[in-house]
Amino acid sequence: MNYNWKLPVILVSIASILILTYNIINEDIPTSATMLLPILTTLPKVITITDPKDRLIFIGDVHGQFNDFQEMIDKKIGTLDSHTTVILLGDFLVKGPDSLKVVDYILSHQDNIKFVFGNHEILLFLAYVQEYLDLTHDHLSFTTDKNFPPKTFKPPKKIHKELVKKLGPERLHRLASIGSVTLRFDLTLTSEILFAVHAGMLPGDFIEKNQIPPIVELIDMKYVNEHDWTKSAREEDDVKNSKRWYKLWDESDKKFDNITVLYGHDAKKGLNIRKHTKGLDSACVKGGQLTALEYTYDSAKGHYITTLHQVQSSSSI
Ligand SMILES: [Mn+2]
Repeated sequence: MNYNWKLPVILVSIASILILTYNIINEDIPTSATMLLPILTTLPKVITITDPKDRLIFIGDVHGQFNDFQEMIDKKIGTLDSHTTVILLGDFLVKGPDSLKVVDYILSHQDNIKFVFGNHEILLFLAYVQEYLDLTHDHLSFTTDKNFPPKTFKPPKKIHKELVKKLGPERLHRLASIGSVTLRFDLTLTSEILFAVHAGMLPGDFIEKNQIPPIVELIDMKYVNEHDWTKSAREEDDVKNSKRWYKLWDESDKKFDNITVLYGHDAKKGLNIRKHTKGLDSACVKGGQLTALEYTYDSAKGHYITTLHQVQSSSSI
């Protein structure tokens, strides 16, 4: 009696274990750990430039305008040799027609092309986590900013969700793993420091002890409270005592004289070249120009010279 009762239980148990094992092996888990993006960094990746033959070329918001980007390289920049580094100042994707071509080009030219993330790339990452993986936004993690995104940062739109589907996880993972929010170039020949960010940064950021800016400042800021620099915003009305952030650099302390910030993001303001800050978004995706600023070392004079390059956009938006 006991024996007859035990046998089916044992058989069912064995069958259950087999079924369970089969399911574990074959389960398609779209939200497994490998699908999560790597933790992104807001801290600058440092690139040291020591060779006088090296040149750096910073390019404003490309926004998927691959034809304009290619024209810039072919007609203005020339061969991407071992002395050439091109730096995209964020928002190289979204809006224009050829974001996939831009991604594939930069991923296949990683020795020559560096980039920082703009608000639109971060929105793609958010759309990937929230819409594609169906997870909460805190699955997109940053090393130094636990409060992202704040309420003032607008959520991903349809254009971001659609582009995420086209890009797919592999491209997004590769972008996330090699990109950063800030790049820092130490020019040892002149002791200058160039920072590349998408939106902007304030005097002392990443230089003064404990002055590490939040992500929204780096990727979305246009205005800052001139009496409280910890308060910044994209919209003028969202911050008290608002002032354009780059004006703080116009009157900054002498100890920051060797620092320059290169950025994009502000197509409305357009090309904005000042002593410490170089704004290079000239509305390429809205029929304006794509702008590049090239740094080359003049050995005879012992300093870097800058050359501005522009191509007229083919965009008809
Ligand atoms: Mn932007």
